[in-house]
Amino acid sequence: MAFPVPTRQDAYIVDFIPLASMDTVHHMLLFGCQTPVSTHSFCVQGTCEDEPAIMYAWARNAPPTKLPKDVGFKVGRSSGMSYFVLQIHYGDISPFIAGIYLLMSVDTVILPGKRVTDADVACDYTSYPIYPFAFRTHTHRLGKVVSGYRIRDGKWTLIGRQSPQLPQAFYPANKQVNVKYGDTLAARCVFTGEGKTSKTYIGGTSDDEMCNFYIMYYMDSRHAIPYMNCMEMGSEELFQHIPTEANVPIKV
Ligand code: IYT
Ligand code: CU
Ligand code: CU
Repeated sequence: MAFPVPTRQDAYIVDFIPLASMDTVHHMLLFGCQTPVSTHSFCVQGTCEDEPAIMYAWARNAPPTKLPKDVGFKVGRSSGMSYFVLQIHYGDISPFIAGIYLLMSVDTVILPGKRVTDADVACDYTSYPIYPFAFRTHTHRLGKVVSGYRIRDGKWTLIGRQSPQLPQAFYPANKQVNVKYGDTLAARCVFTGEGKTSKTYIGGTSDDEMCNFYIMYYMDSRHAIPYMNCMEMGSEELFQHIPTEANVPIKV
């Protein structure tokens, strides 16, 4: 990016103060030009049309360079240098974007008096990799335990499991479980119809039920998708292989 030397007369550079970190910046070079490739103060490809005069170079968190007292680089019109051009080459920028993947059941019916009803949800994952770091479960009063899994090559790996009767916060997810294209995400909510005298459906009131498993994740910003959800039931065949822990109640 180019900056006009802010003077019609000659001027002198007497100090350099680099404001960068090697976490993101590989190097910075400061040139003087008579004719920059572009006069814009945003990044373009290229530095000077004429011969660039290098004035400063920085890399690897170098401390500021101090010029001796009474010493300066001459810039400005008569020096043949009317623009500063700062070249920044970026190194590892890799920022990540956080997002929420929500698995929810939309069609569960809990029969009155029936001891156990499983609400199962599963979807194929067909996007860029996500890295879950927290999970949250949500049901109303009839929920006993909610578990979420990644299925890869037929193997079920727990992302998180919690009682929805405990505070419904985001809890740390099982470490090192990433989700990538071709995996399946699955969740099971275990309900009981004991003590009920009528059917319970999914709905918004406290007499209704919900089955939610939220996954909080991060993913590479280049193809980040901040919200995704899954409302499919998943096949009976698939859920035959769910680990037995998914039906083990959690003491509250
Ligand atoms: C029918 C159901 O399960 N509702 C859930 C999940 C849900 C949340 C959001 C569905 C949609 C949403 O836009 I946000 I469509 C539900 O309402 N869960 C509550 C919400 O957070 C309020 C919960 O506490 O998890
Ligand atoms: Cu470099
Ligand atoms: Cu709810």
